[in-house]
Amino acid sequence: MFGRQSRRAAVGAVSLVAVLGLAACGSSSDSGSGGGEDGDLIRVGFSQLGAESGWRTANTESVKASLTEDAGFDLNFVDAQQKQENQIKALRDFVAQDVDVIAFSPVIETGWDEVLQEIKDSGIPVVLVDRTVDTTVEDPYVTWIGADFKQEGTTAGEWVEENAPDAKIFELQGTLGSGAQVDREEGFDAVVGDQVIGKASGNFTRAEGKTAVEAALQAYPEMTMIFTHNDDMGLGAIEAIEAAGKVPGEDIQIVSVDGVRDGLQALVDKKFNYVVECNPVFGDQLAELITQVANGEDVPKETIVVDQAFDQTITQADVDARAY
Ligand code: GYE
Repeated sequence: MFGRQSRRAAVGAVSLVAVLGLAACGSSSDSGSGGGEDGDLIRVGFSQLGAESGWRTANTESVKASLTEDAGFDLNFVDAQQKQENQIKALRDFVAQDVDVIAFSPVIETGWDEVLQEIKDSGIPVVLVDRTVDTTVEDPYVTWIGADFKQEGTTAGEWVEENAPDAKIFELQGTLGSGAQVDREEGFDAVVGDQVIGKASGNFTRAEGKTAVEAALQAYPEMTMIFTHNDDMGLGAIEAIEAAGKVPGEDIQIVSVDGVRDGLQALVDKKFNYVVECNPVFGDQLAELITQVANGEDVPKETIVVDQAFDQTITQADVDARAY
């Protein structure tokens, strides 16, 4: 592939924001333009943060389906099992392997200064995927692709403001310190924070969501709504609510984020009341960005994947047609 000089040149990304809707998603065959100019495969180290949710599984499948050898990539994909130390180790391994591009989805926002500096010193460009970082390292990445988490929280809050202005809300947070938790909470609380009576994290998993809601049902018997930062924790909440003899969607309404098939099924079954989508299927756009970065081309600083939102008017046919 390219030498260090052209890699460094690639770091001078232009400050543009690209907004990609679902319509922009092609099939995996129209991405990844077949490697670098010399025909070599682009060697990519991808540190995925875990396999904690339906969203994550769909995202991993999308990334793997797009970064194929046929499309011009030699992908080293490593799952960190939601542990930052595993991600840091994977990132250091990628530096040692001298890959062409490092892509990663950071489990939390902070704690990356040292390793990001090491990567920067190596000259390998970074493509940030999904979640965001908070670091003192200057220009730590070339480009970021992901959703507007704050807007997702705002959209959820606006639905509550209009449809359940008296609801007493328990907020089921994602992994504390993750971009998805911090920003969804900020967006939601800015609209209806005065209705929030308690908060706890369920770490974005169904099992921990269930445990958190079991405790919340004891601590906040007056609760009439749960705002959950993802569907999986909301599905765990349904189990806890039903086990307590209450009716999810009625006694305790549930507003969620993601829109994976199981979440939308809960909406059709009237156990969820509202779901803000977070679309995980952006492997094709990622492949294109990585190719451009490897080739030293200018790329937008941000690519925002556009989301929609669903209420209980969604049909079973919509759910059955869902790709993830
Ligand atoms: O909403 C959740 C996953 O970072 C957008 O992570 C992602 C979030 C997603 O665990 O289900």
